Amino acid sequence: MWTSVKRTLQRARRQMKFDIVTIFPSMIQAGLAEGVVSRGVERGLLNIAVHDLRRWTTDRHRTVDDVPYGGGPGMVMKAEPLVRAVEDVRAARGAPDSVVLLSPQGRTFTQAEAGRLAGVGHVVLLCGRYEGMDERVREMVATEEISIGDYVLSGGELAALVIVDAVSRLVPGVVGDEQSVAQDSFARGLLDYPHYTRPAEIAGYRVPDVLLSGHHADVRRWRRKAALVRTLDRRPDLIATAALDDEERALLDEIRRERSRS
Ligand code: 9D3
Repeated sequence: MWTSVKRTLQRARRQMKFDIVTIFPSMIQAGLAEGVVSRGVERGLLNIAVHDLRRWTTDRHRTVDDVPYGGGPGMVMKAEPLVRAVEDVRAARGAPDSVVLLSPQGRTFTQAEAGRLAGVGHVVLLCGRYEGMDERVREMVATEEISIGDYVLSGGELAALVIVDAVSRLVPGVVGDEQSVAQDSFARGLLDYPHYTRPAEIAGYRVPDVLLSGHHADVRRWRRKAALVRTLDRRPDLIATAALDDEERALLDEIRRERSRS
């Protein structure tokens, strides 16, 4: 009751639209069926359509690939089905703000990229398979090209799921706890502090006393310091770009002093 009242009093939340074009639609559906994203769909905050690329083939065998011009190994995804797919999505679902070609040649997806995409209303994701796509897909319909990292996947489907997940979490209301999204370690540019839950001891492995103390200011300070220690040890590159406040800079000095003493 209270939530429905709140929702009526609130301005209508903006829905984010995704269209995913793939030769493995069931792989995408399986990845979207559970968790935060599926709840976002149920609550009308996300509108995700998955499209089987073969729908836009015209031959009896529903061919989506062909041999590469110039020769060489493997197959190349044909351009026309992908171009027709984007045209039809535009007609049926409205003009997208971004048409993303998923490929190892794209710029690397980051939390900042996720934030940027969360700010646009409608994103089309084109998943490739085989050696790659006919270059004219990029030229004719793609507005950007994204990779999710420097490792070899078998196709763009897992990359599409990664992007939908990371972007959806940033759409207001999709993650219940807005505070946890805002404080998310990567959103702040640091690694997370260690977490513990009951029991307080397992085979001699104890939860740090400060977390049992009930002193909230001490807990907060311990966590901030622990996050800095971990980041310094595991991802020193993040320290350089993190937005540290005065307390964090002081804690960082403290850590460095402690380390230079021993
Ligand atoms: C082993 C094939 N490679 C030949 C040198 C090139 C290659 C072609 C196609 C490598 C991977 C793929 C399929 N990958 C994607 O479609 C893909 C991807 C990835 O592999 N890594 C990170 N992000 C992405 S986004 C799409």
